[in-house]
Amino acid sequence: MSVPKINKIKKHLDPGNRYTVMLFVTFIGVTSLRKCCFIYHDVNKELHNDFARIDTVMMDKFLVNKRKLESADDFDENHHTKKYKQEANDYEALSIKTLIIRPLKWRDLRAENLDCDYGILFSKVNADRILCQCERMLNYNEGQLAKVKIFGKWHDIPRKQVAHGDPGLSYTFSNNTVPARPWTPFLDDIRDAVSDVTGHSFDFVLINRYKNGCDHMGEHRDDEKDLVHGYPIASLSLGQPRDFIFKHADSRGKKAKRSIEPLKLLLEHGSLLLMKHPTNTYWYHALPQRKRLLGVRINMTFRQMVPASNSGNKTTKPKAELP
Ligand SMILES: O=C(O)CCC(=O)C(=O)O
Repeated sequence: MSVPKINKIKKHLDPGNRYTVMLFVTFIGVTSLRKCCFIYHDVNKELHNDFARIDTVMMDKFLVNKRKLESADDFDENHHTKKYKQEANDYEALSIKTLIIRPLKWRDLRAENLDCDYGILFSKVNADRILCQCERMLNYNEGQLAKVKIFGKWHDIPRKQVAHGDPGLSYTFSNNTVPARPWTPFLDDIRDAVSDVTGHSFDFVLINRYKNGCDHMGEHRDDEKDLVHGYPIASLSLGQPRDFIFKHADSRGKKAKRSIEPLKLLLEHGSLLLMKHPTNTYWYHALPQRKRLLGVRINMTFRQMVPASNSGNKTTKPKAELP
Protein backbone atom coordinates (compact mmCIF):
# COMPACT_ATOMS: atom_id res chain seq x y z
CA MET A 1 0.00 0.00 0.00
CA SER A 2 1.36 3.44 -0.93
CA VAL A 3 2.11 6.16 1.70
CA PRO A 4 -0.55 8.63 0.40
CA LYS A 5 -3.12 5.86 0.64
CA ILE A 6 -2.10 5.14 4.27
CA ASN A 7 -2.30 8.86 5.11
CA LYS A 8 -5.76 8.96 3.56
CA ILE A 9 -6.89 6.08 5.76
CA LYS A 10 -5.29 7.75 8.84
CA LYS A 11 -7.25 10.96 8.14
CA HIS A 12 -10.53 9.08 8.24
CA LEU A 13 -9.71 7.28 11.46
CA ASP A 14 -10.91 9.15 14.55
CA PRO A 15 -8.65 8.89 17.69
CA GLY A 16 -10.85 6.07 19.13
CA ASN A 17 -10.43 3.97 16.00
CA ARG A 18 -6.69 4.68 15.95
CA TYR A 19 -6.34 3.25 19.44
CA THR A 20 -8.30 0.17 18.38
CA VAL A 21 -6.01 -0.33 15.38
CA MET A 22 -2.89 0.19 17.52
CA LEU A 23 -4.16 -2.32 20.06
CA PHE A 24 -4.97 -4.79 17.29
CA VAL A 25 -1.49 -4.39 15.72
CA THR A 26 0.19 -4.81 19.16
CA PHE A 27 -1.91 -7.96 19.83
CA ILE A 28 -0.89 -9.44 16.46
CA GLY A 29 2.77 -8.60 17.23
CA VAL A 30 2.73 -10.20 20.70
CA THR A 31 0.93 -13.32 19.42
CA SER A 32 3.47 -13.78 16.61
CA LEU A 33 6.34 -13.31 19.03
CA ARG A 34 4.90 -15.98 21.37
CA LYS A 35 4.43 -18.33 18.45
CA CYS A 36 8.06 -17.78 17.44
CA CYS A 37 9.15 -18.57 21.00
CA PHE A 38 7.12 -21.79 21.01
CA ILE A 39 8.51 -22.83 17.64
CA TYR A 40 12.04 -22.12 18.87
CA HIS A 41 11.40 -24.14 22.01
CA ASP A 42 9.94 -27.10 20.04
CA VAL A 43 12.77 -27.09 17.52
CA ASN A 44 15.26 -26.95 20.36
CA LYS A 45 13.56 -29.85 22.11
CA GLU A 46 13.44 -31.91 18.90
CA LEU A 47 17.12 -31.24 18.29
CA HIS A 48 17.91 -32.27 21.83
CA ASN A 49 15.92 -35.51 21.39
CA ASP A 50 17.65 -36.14 18.08
CA PHE A 51 21.03 -35.75 19.69
CA ALA A 52 19.99 -38.11 22.47
CA ARG A 53 18.80 -40.60 19.84
CA ILE A 54 22.03 -40.24 17.90
CA ASP A 55 23.94 -40.80 21.14
CA THR A 56 21.99 -44.00 21.80
CA VAL A 57 22.42 -45.26 18.25
CA MET A 58 26.12 -44.49 18.40
CA MET A 59 26.36 -46.27 21.72
CA ASP A 60 24.51 -49.28 20.28
CA LYS A 61 26.79 -49.24 17.26
CA PHE A 62 29.77 -49.05 19.55
CA LEU A 63 28.52 -52.02 21.53
CA VAL A 64 27.81 -54.00 18.38
CA ASN A 65 31.25 -53.20 16.99
CA LYS A 66 32.84 -54.05 20.29
CA ARG A 67 31.02 -57.38 20.29
CA LYS A 68 31.97 -58.09 16.70
CA LEU A 69 35.60 -57.46 17.47
CA GLU A 70 35.40 -59.61 20.55
CA SER A 71 33.42 -62.53 19.24
CA ALA A 72 35.90 -65.32 18.74
CA ASP A 73 34.80 -68.40 16.86
CA ASP A 74 35.63 -70.64 19.74
CA PHE A 75 35.80 -70.01 23.43
CA ASP A 76 39.01 -68.45 24.70
CA GLU A 77 39.06 -68.21 28.47
CA ASN A 78 41.72 -65.49 28.92
CA HIS A 79 40.10 -63.31 26.32
CA HIS A 80 36.70 -63.61 27.98
CA THR A 81 37.97 -63.15 31.52
CA LYS A 82 39.27 -59.73 30.47
CA LYS A 83 35.93 -58.91 28.91
CA TYR A 84 33.95 -59.98 31.97
CA LYS A 85 36.07 -57.75 34.16
CA GLN A 86 35.00 -54.89 31.94
CA GLU A 87 31.36 -56.01 32.18
CA ALA A 88 31.64 -56.22 35.95
CA ASN A 89 32.55 -52.54 35.95
CA ASP A 90 29.77 -51.66 33.52
CA TYR A 91 26.99 -53.54 35.28
CA GLU A 92 24.69 -51.40 37.31
CA ALA A 93 23.35 -53.95 39.76
CA LEU A 94 19.59 -54.26 39.52
CA SER A 95 19.51 -56.39 42.67
CA ILE A 96 17.16 -58.68 40.82
CA LYS A 97 16.05 -60.49 43.97
CA THR A 98 14.32 -57.31 45.14
CA LEU A 99 12.32 -57.11 41.90
CA ILE A 100 10.52 -60.41 42.44
CA ILE A 101 6.76 -60.14 42.93
CA ARG A 102 5.91 -61.07 46.54
CA PRO A 103 4.13 -63.13 47.59
CA LEU A 104 5.00 -65.29 44.61
CA LYS A 105 2.08 -67.40 43.41
CA TRP A 106 3.09 -70.85 42.17
CA ARG A 107 0.89 -72.93 39.91
CA ASP A 108 1.24 -76.68 40.36
CA LEU A 109 1.46 -78.58 37.08
CA ARG A 110 0.84 -82.27 37.54
CA ALA A 111 0.41 -85.27 35.29
CA GLU A 112 1.64 -88.86 35.36
CA ASN A 113 5.29 -88.56 36.46
CA LEU A 114 5.27 -84.86 35.70
CA ASP A 115 5.83 -82.43 38.54
CA CYS A 116 6.42 -78.76 37.75
CA ASP A 117 5.84 -75.38 39.37
CA TYR A 118 5.12 -72.29 37.35
CA GLY A 119 4.93 -68.67 38.45
CA ILE A 120 5.36 -65.09 37.29
CA LEU A 121 8.50 -63.78 38.94
CA PHE A 122 8.68 -60.27 37.51
CA SER A 123 6.18 -57.56 36.56
CA LYS A 124 6.24 -56.52 32.90
CA VAL A 125 8.27 -53.39 33.67
CA ASN A 126 10.93 -55.32 35.58
CA ALA A 127 11.01 -58.20 33.11
CA ASP A 128 11.54 -55.57 30.37
CA ARG A 129 14.47 -54.12 32.31
CA ILE A 130 16.09 -57.52 32.74
CA LEU A 131 15.53 -58.41 29.08
CA CYS A 132 17.17 -55.10 28.06
CA GLN A 133 20.18 -55.91 30.22
CA CYS A 134 20.36 -59.36 28.61
CA GLU A 135 20.40 -57.81 25.17
CA ARG A 136 23.12 -55.40 26.26
CA MET A 137 25.35 -57.81 28.11
CA LEU A 138 25.07 -61.31 26.69
CA ASN A 139 27.28 -62.68 23.94
CA TYR A 140 26.49 -65.94 22.24
CA ASN A 141 28.58 -68.81 20.95
CA GLU A 142 29.56 -68.86 17.31
CA GLY A 143 31.27 -71.25 14.93
CA GLN A 144 31.52 -74.88 15.97
CA LEU A 145 29.98 -74.16 19.37
CA ALA A 146 26.79 -73.06 17.67
CA LYS A 147 26.31 -76.41 15.92
CA VAL A 148 24.92 -79.82 16.77
CA LYS A 149 25.52 -83.17 15.14
CA ILE A 150 22.43 -85.17 14.30
CA PHE A 151 22.68 -88.54 12.58
CA GLY A 152 26.25 -87.73 11.58
CA LYS A 153 25.52 -84.31 10.09
CA TRP A 154 26.36 -80.93 11.58
CA HIS A 155 23.55 -78.35 11.75
CA ASP A 156 23.45 -74.73 12.92
CA ILE A 157 21.28 -74.57 15.99
CA PRO A 158 18.04 -72.71 15.18
CA ARG A 159 18.62 -70.05 17.86
CA LYS A 160 21.59 -68.52 19.69
CA GLN A 161 23.10 -70.15 22.71
CA VAL A 162 25.70 -69.66 25.42
CA ALA A 163 26.47 -71.23 28.79
CA HIS A 164 27.92 -69.73 31.96
CA GLY A 165 28.87 -71.57 35.11
CA ASP A 166 31.40 -72.55 37.70
CA PRO A 167 34.99 -73.07 36.52
CA GLY A 168 35.64 -76.21 34.49
CA LEU A 169 31.98 -77.08 33.85
CA SER A 170 30.67 -77.91 30.42
CA TYR A 171 27.52 -79.43 28.99
CA THR A 172 27.61 -82.10 26.30
CA PHE A 173 24.54 -82.67 24.19
CA SER A 174 23.92 -83.60 20.57
CA ASN A 175 27.61 -84.47 20.22
CA ASN A 176 28.77 -80.99 21.11
CA THR A 177 30.39 -79.81 24.33
CA VAL A 178 29.45 -76.31 25.39
CA PRO A 179 31.94 -74.95 27.94
CA ALA A 180 30.73 -72.64 30.68
CA ARG A 181 31.97 -69.09 30.44
CA PRO A 182 32.55 -67.50 33.86
CA TRP A 183 29.62 -66.07 35.80
CA THR A 184 29.14 -62.35 35.24
CA PRO A 185 27.80 -60.07 37.99
CA PHE A 186 24.55 -59.75 36.02
CA LEU A 187 24.01 -63.51 35.64
CA ASP A 188 25.03 -64.06 39.23
CA ASP A 189 22.37 -61.54 40.23
CA ILE A 190 19.73 -63.51 38.30
CA ARG A 191 20.98 -66.85 39.66
CA ASP A 192 20.70 -65.46 43.17
CA ALA A 193 17.06 -64.47 42.53
CA VAL A 194 16.20 -67.89 41.05
CA SER A 195 17.87 -69.68 43.98
CA ASP A 196 16.00 -67.44 46.39
CA VAL A 197 12.55 -68.38 45.05
CA THR A 198 13.23 -72.07 44.39
CA GLY A 199 15.37 -72.86 47.45
CA HIS A 200 17.92 -74.62 45.17
CA SER A 201 21.44 -73.62 44.24
CA PHE A 202 22.64 -73.78 40.66
CA ASP A 203 26.16 -73.88 39.21
CA PHE A 204 25.36 -73.63 35.50
CA VAL A 205 23.04 -71.71 33.20
CA LEU A 206 22.27 -72.47 29.57
CA ILE A 207 20.96 -69.40 27.78
CA ASN A 208 18.95 -69.59 24.55
CA ARG A 209 17.97 -66.58 22.48
CA TYR A 210 15.13 -66.92 19.97
CA LYS A 211 15.21 -63.93 17.61
CA ASN A 212 11.58 -64.56 16.58
CA GLY A 213 9.00 -67.33 16.23
CA CYS A 214 11.08 -69.13 13.59
CA ASP A 215 13.79 -69.96 16.12
CA HIS A 216 12.92 -73.01 18.16
CA MET A 217 14.08 -76.02 20.14
CA GLY A 218 13.21 -79.62 19.35
CA GLU A 219 12.02 -82.37 21.68
CA HIS A 220 14.53 -83.43 24.29
CA ARG A 221 14.66 -84.50 27.91
CA ASP A 222 17.61 -82.80 29.65
CA ASP A 223 18.71 -86.19 30.95
CA GLU A 224 22.40 -86.03 29.99
CA LYS A 225 25.06 -87.46 32.25
CA ASP A 226 26.52 -84.01 32.90
CA LEU A 227 23.41 -83.06 34.89
CA VAL A 228 23.01 -84.11 38.51
CA HIS A 229 20.34 -86.80 38.30
CA GLY A 230 17.04 -85.84 39.93
CA TYR A 231 18.01 -82.20 40.46
CA PRO A 232 15.36 -79.64 39.42
CA ILE A 233 15.91 -77.33 36.45
CA ALA A 234 14.68 -73.75 36.74
CA SER A 235 13.71 -72.12 33.46
CA LEU A 236 13.39 -68.33 33.34
CA SER A 237 11.61 -66.81 30.33
CA LEU A 238 11.92 -63.22 29.14
CA GLY A 239 10.36 -61.59 26.11
CA GLN A 240 8.01 -63.06 23.54
CA PRO A 241 5.63 -65.54 25.22
CA ARG A 242 6.00 -68.96 23.58
CA ASP A 243 4.29 -72.34 23.79
CA PHE A 244 6.20 -75.04 25.61
CA ILE A 245 5.09 -78.59 24.89
CA PHE A 246 5.57 -81.62 27.12
CA LYS A 247 5.27 -85.03 25.43
CA HIS A 248 5.32 -88.29 27.35
CA ALA A 249 8.12 -90.65 26.19
CA ASP A 250 5.61 -93.50 25.72
CA SER A 251 3.43 -91.49 23.37
CA ARG A 252 6.05 -90.29 20.88
CA GLY A 253 6.42 -91.34 17.28
CA LYS A 254 4.77 -93.98 15.14
CA LYS A 255 5.58 -96.80 17.53
CA ALA A 256 4.02 -95.06 20.53
CA LYS A 257 3.17 -97.51 23.30
CA ARG A 258 0.39 -95.39 24.71
CA SER A 259 -1.69 -92.41 23.81
CA ILE A 260 -1.08 -89.59 26.27
CA GLU A 261 -2.17 -86.07 25.43
CA PRO A 262 0.76 -83.62 25.18
CA LEU A 263 0.65 -80.74 27.66
CA LYS A 264 0.91 -77.17 26.46
CA LEU A 265 2.12 -74.33 28.66
CA LEU A 266 2.53 -70.70 27.62
CA LEU A 267 5.85 -69.44 28.98
CA GLU A 268 5.20 -65.79 29.72
CA HIS A 269 7.50 -62.77 29.97
CA GLY A 270 9.11 -62.83 33.43
CA SER A 271 7.96 -66.36 34.29
CA LEU A 272 9.78 -69.22 35.98
CA LEU A 273 9.11 -72.91 35.33
CA LEU A 274 10.61 -75.34 37.80
CA MET A 275 10.89 -78.84 36.34
CA LYS A 276 11.19 -81.32 39.16
CA HIS A 277 12.10 -84.99 39.22
CA PRO A 278 10.92 -87.27 37.64
CA THR A 279 9.51 -84.97 34.90
CA ASN A 280 12.59 -85.12 32.68
CA THR A 281 12.87 -88.90 32.97
CA TYR A 282 9.41 -89.48 31.48
CA TRP A 283 8.55 -86.36 29.53
CA TYR A 284 10.21 -84.69 26.57
CA HIS A 285 9.83 -80.98 26.12
CA ALA A 286 10.10 -78.65 23.14
CA LEU A 287 9.68 -75.05 22.10
CA PRO A 288 8.10 -75.37 18.64
CA GLN A 289 8.17 -72.78 15.86
CA ARG A 290 5.47 -70.13 15.87
CA LYS A 291 6.22 -68.34 12.63
CA ARG A 292 3.80 -65.48 13.16
CA LEU A 293 5.47 -64.36 16.39
CA LEU A 294 7.99 -61.61 15.84
CA GLY A 295 9.42 -60.85 19.28
CA VAL A 296 12.73 -61.83 20.80
CA ARG A 297 12.72 -64.34 23.62
CA ILE A 298 15.52 -65.24 26.00
CA ASN A 299 15.39 -68.34 28.13
CA MET A 300 17.77 -69.28 30.92
CA THR A 301 17.79 -72.80 32.35
CA PHE A 302 19.58 -72.97 35.68
CA ARG A 303 21.05 -76.39 36.37
CA GLN A 304 23.26 -78.31 38.74
CA MET A 305 26.08 -80.14 36.97
CA VAL A 306 28.10 -83.16 37.91
CA PRO A 307 31.61 -81.90 38.82
CA ALA A 308 33.74 -81.81 35.66
CA SER A 309 36.00 -84.71 36.63
CA ASN A 310 33.10 -87.07 37.49
CA SER A 311 30.77 -86.81 34.53
CA GLY A 312 33.03 -88.61 32.03
CA ASN A 313 30.55 -87.34 29.49
CA LYS A 314 32.65 -86.22 26.61
CA THR A 315 30.78 -88.02 23.85
CA THR A 316 27.13 -88.81 24.13
CA LYS A 317 24.82 -90.62 21.77
CA PRO A 318 23.32 -88.33 19.16
CA LYS A 319 19.74 -87.48 19.92
CA ALA A 320 17.01 -88.65 17.63
CA GLU A 321 15.49 -85.16 17.52
CA LEU A 322 16.45 -81.84 16.10
CA PRO A 323 17.58 -79.40 18.76
O1 LIG B 1 13.56 -71.98 25.65
C1 LIG B 1 12.97 -72.79 26.34
O2 LIG B 1 12.04 -72.50 27.08
C2 LIG B 1 13.41 -74.23 26.25
C3 LIG B 1 14.66 -74.45 27.03
C4 LIG B 1 15.01 -75.88 27.13
O3 LIG B 1 14.23 -76.74 26.90
C5 LIG B 1 16.36 -76.23 27.52
O4 LIG B 1 17.21 -75.35 27.69
O5 LIG B 1 16.61 -77.44 27.67
